[in-house]
Amino acid sequence: PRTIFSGIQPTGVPHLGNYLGALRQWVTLQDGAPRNTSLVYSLVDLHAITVRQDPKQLRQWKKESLAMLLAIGLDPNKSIIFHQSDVPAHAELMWILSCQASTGYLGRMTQWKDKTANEKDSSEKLKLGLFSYPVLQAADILVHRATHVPVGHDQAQHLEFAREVANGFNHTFGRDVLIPPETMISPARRVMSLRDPMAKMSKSHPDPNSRILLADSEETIRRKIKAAVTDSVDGITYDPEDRPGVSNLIDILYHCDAHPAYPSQDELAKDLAGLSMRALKDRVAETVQTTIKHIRASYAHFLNENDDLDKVAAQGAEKAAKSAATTMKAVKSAVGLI
Ligand code: AQP
Repeated sequence: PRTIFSGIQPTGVPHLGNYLGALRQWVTLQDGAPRNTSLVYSLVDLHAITVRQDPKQLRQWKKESLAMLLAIGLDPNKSIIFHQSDVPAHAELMWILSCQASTGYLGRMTQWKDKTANEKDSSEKLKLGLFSYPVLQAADILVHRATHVPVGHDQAQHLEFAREVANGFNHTFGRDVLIPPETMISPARRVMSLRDPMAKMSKSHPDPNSRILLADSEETIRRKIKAAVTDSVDGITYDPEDRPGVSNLIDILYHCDAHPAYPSQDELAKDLAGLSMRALKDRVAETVQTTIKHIRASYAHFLNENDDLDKVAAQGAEKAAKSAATTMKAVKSAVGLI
C-alpha cells in the first residue's frame, strides 16, 4: 500500500509556485490513485508559528488555505485534509524524534542557514522552533507512515533528513517501526520570484508583486507579469543562468500546461524567439489566467461555506488522528514508554 503525505503552511493564499511545484501534484495523485493508496494532506499551522504570526491573521489564513485546498480539487472523501495542530500526535512524535536528531545535521540545513543569515539581530532572537522545523516535518511524514511525499525542490533536503531520522530510529531500537519516505519532486521544481528571479517565489516575501496568488484577478495577474523583472536582450531565449527572469516566464508557460506540448523549455523558447518581451508577457499572463480562473471561482465559493469548512476540518482531524495512533503505539512501545 502507498501512503502519500504532504503539507503546506497556512501563511497566506497559496501562489503559483506552490501550485505548480506541489499542489497540482496532490490533486493528480488523488485523482489517479489506485485503490490501496491513502492520501493525507495537512495545513501545517505548527510550522507557520516558527515565525511570529498575528493570531487573527493566522486564523483567517487557516480558513483561506483550507478553502483553497478544496478549490484546487482535493476531495475530502478521497483525501484526508486536516489542520496539523488538531492532531497532537505530530507534536508528540516530534519530541520523541528530537531526542534522536543530531543538532549538527540540523545546523547544516540550507533553510536554517538562509534564515539565520537574514537575521541581522543577535541569535537571541532566533527561535528553537525554527531550528527544529525539520524534526516536526519528519514527524508529520513518519507519523502517517508515508511512502511518498510530493514537494517542491526546496524541501528535498528536509526529506533526506526525514529518511535519516527514520533509519536512525529503526537502527537504535532494532525494529522497522518508521518508514523512510520517497521524495516526489514535481517537474516544476522551483518557480522563481517575479521581482527577483534568483530567489524562489514565496508566500512570506515582503513584496506582494513577487508572486501570483491562486486567488488573483485577471487584472492583477496581468499587472504582476507586466512588472516582472526581465532583461533588455533582444529576442526570447531559454537560459536560466544568464537570463533568469525570461527563463522563469518560459518555465511558467511550460509548466502551466499539465501535459506540456513541447519536449523541453528550449523547444518552446524556439517557437517564441521572435516575440517582443511585451508579447511574451501577454502570452504568459493569458496562460496563467486560463490555468487558475476555475480555481479562483471555486475558491470564492468555498470561502463562504463556513459550516462546510468546519466539517471538513473536523472529519479530517478525526481520520488523521486514527492514522497517527497506530504509529504512536509502535513508537512508544519501541522506546519503552508503554
Ligand atoms: N517557488 C516554488 N516553486 C516550487 N515549489 C514551491 N513550493 C513553495 N515555493 C515553491 C512548494 O510548495 C509547498 C508548500 O510550501 P510552503 O508552505 O513552505 O510555501 P512557501 O511559499 O515556501 O512559504 P513561505 O512562507 O515563503 O515559507 P518559507 O519562507 O519557509 O519558504 C512545498 O512542497 C514547497 O516545496
